[in-house]
Amino acid sequence: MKAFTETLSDGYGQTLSIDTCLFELQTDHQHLIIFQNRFFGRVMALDGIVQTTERDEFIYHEMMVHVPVLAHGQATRVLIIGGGDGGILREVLKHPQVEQVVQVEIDQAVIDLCQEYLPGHSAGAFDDPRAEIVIADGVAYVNTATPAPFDVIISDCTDPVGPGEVLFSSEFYAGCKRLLKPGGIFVAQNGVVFMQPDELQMTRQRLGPYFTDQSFYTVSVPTYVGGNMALAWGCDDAAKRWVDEAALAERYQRAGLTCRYYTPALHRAAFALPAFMQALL
Ligand code: AG3
Repeated sequence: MKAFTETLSDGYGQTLSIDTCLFELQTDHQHLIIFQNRFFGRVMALDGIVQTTERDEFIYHEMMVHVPVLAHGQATRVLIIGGGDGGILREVLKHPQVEQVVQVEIDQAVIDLCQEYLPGHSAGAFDDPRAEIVIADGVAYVNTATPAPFDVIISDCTDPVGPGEVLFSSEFYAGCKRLLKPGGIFVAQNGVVFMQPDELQMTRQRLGPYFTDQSFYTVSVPTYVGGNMALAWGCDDAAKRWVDEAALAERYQRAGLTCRYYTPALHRAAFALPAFMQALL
């Protein structure tokens, strides 16, 4: 059996059968593979780490997008860093009040190949007139773009190895803060805590200074193995972390969302952290 074995952790990981290899390429930035697996459907991995699969992508994308956008309540301008598969963009554009989304992705090849082999991820989102795609380095963008501030910034990055590493730097966080409107919300993929506890501590130290309210919420994604993934949260308005369930439900309905994972109750609950994670902070 041809198989893909993830290289993220030493001594533990996941192996998926490659039932058909659809595309494999060394891009200018990273190694990319897209293959068919009999359980997860099409799978995309970068530098040996599973990024997304057809079967479980909704869990991650809904929680990365609807938590900050509904907590904000009036987001009209959203910035996405990374996210070349288009899943985040697709979910952001489900919000009718969103007028403009800028997406900054370093690797054009990821966008092109995902549009071709994972069309359900973007579901046409790259052609939406509200979307502007910039092929650039995320750190350079947030530190040099003319400030036209955003309500929500979502960092859908790879892990802090390879090209994604800089998206966990103080320099990146400073740039994001600079591009956020007052009361704007920053969220970022922050690794599977049980497997990558240092990442949580590092982000706490580096991101913490930029926001008066900085924390994490969690989500469990089958192909991000090892338990809950932490999603970093930063905002200068603490009330946004604790919007009540009724208000979230009202916003959810108004936006006309029908999610497969996100619910307002889960949104609130996701901010409750296990004791071992709290101890890391
Ligand atoms: N980006 C985050 C993948 C992180 C995987 N890391 C891990 N298993 N520790 C996913 C891109 C989806 N749009």
